[in-house]
Amino acid sequence: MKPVLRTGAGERHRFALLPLCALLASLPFATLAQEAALQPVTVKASKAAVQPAAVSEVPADQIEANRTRTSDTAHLLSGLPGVSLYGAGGVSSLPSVHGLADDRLRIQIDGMDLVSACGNHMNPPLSYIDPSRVGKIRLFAGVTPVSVGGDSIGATIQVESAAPEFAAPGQGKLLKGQAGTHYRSNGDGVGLNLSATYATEQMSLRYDGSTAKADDYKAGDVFKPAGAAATDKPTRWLPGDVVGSSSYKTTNHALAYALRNENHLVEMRLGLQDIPYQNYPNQRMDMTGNDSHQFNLRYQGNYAWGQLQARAYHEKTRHSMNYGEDKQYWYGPAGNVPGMPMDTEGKTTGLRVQAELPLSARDTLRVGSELQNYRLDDWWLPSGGGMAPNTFWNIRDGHRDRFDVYGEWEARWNPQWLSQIGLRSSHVRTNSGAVQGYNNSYDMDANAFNAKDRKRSDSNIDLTALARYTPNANASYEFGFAHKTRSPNLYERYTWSTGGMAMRMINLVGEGNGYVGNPDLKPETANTLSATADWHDATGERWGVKFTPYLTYVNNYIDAKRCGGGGGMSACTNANLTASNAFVYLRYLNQDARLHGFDLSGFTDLGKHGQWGQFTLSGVLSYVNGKNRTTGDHLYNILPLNARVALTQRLGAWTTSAELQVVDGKTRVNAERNELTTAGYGLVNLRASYEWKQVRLDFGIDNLFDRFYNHPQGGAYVGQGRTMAGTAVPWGVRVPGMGRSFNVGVTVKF
Ligand SMILES: [Cu+2]
Repeated sequence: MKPVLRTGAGERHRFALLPLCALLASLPFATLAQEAALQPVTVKASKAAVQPAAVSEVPADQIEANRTRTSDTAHLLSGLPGVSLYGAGGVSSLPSVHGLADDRLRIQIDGMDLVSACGNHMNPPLSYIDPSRVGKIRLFAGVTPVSVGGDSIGATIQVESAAPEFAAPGQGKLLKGQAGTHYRSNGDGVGLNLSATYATEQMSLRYDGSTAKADDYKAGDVFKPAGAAATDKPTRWLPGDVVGSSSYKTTNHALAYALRNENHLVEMRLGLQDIPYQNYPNQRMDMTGNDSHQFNLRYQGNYAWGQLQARAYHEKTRHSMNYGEDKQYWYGPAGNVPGMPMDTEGKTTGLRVQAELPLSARDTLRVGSELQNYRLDDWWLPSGGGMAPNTFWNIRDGHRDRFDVYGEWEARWNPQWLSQIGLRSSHVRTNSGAVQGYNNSYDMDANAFNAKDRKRSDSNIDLTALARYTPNANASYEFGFAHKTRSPNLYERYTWSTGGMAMRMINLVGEGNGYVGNPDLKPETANTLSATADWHDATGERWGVKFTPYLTYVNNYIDAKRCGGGGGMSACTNANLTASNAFVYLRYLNQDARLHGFDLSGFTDLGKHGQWGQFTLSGVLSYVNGKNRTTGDHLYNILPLNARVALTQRLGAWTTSAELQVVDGKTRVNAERNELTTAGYGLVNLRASYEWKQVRLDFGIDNLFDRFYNHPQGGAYVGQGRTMAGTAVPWGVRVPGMGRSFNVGVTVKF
């Protein structure tokens, strides 16, 4: 709950009339000017911004405990109802919520809508923030209000780094920080993180730095023959239980500077990422570099008429791929073609302004506007053999620009009823320049692509309506409808080559197949009905049960269909259309889909038990079913029925917990992609933490019984060998989950 501050005079309406850009440019100065003119502040009303019942937040102590287990921020979400993860590199899993993943979700890091700049989506938004820097994670999973959505058809995930801290009144200066380190036995994962804050009552400066690295992890059992990683790497021996290409190394730095007075806050964040390598067990390529610079400026001000929030950000990513330590590097009949360099450069610039106007005791209006410019170049330098003499331009001068305006009206009719209606209009323009292949064998595709008018302009409308009924202190019921739209990303629309090798390089889901884009793709539109019943004790702290059923119909769902009938170098052969136990080649296209399912979650305080302390039992059960209505096929990468139950004990400075995670076998698979089934499994994880005043110790054992399992969303194993070639890597091997790992972490606060 955030109190709404109001100044006495109410004279500053002129701020709302200034053009948005001029406003942003003048923010720091406006703040200073305001300082002198401020009236005494009184709190007039305390009114919650709408917190839909279907919003869930990861508890702070859980974020803290999980830092010892993972360097992948997406993993911090994994206990939330309805969330699962597509496997990828060690620090870049892709969250899936209610069966919709990746770009179908709106994922914001400190308010920035980052865009993955890679044909394998190796650098998704959550990979840009280290778990040690995460302060808050919120998930809007049901009907996502338009004020937090946009250009997405599923949930919104908001990850924020720690809010700026200021010295308390009279404290003078605040100087604090913390340092932490972790070790994970499986894969020898080690990491360090450090943060330091210097602040006065008006100013706050904070640095965060972290680095983490790990070797290949081990599965619970052998899943492929032991052997050399590749024929050109005879001395790099991979045992049968080692998951090739699962190692990584990453470094992140961030600097945050904030200024405030009673009613205004200006914050500037600078971020720097350097990933020298992150290997991929389910992609044919590895990340050999990801350098990113982020600049993020935010303003928040309370005025007589309401609250104003504005943000400007810029992010630049320079990403490279090639073959890492576990994949064959030398190609060609003479073994003299050195790998396959692939480079991307992505630039994202965004502006966002939102005003919240409490019109009356009953009504609140939120209006806002967003602007985003995205530029992408994706090129593959010639390396020799068939990959020469020219540079292959996969996407050249790609554009994806978006301009949104939205309004949201929220009304509290009486203590029992609340309603919220939102409308968002979004214009998305995409384009791609002329392309070329390595040589003239690519000319047929390239010429056809270049001859086409590639400029696309989508006018998208989002509409959400929800109502909440709170009959008493023990229950609330929320139900709503959302109509949401997402325009295709540049890889879905503009990748162009049907050459087998080029197609195998385009894969956003990690199942080893190859894809080609489709400039005629239309935006996908989801109509979702969702409800949440929330029963709890009057304090909300002793017990609670939440049940969320949902149903989504997606029109023009961007799926893929096998391609056939191609000639020349095309991989779209007629054999491709019928292959049932091989990697296949697909073209993106619009079809219709339906997803339905439910989340059930709950907790209960089991009370104090003498010398054993306090016990809490919590659990989550999730189910989702996804179907392609055009073909009758199942949607790809849907997590089967799954549950988690955890028993937590709190005794003095100790918190311990035992967690059981059960996942049903995956039998509903996507035939179009030759998706692999997986068997059901159960895992036990143990955790303990001990907190002194300034020191925190975390211990844990993940996968206590070293159970072998294939994660249903882990994808296909192409983590070693001759992965550039179509048939040289065996088809049908799944990427197994991690075997047992002993994890320890220490954090010292100063
Ligand atoms: Cu990449």
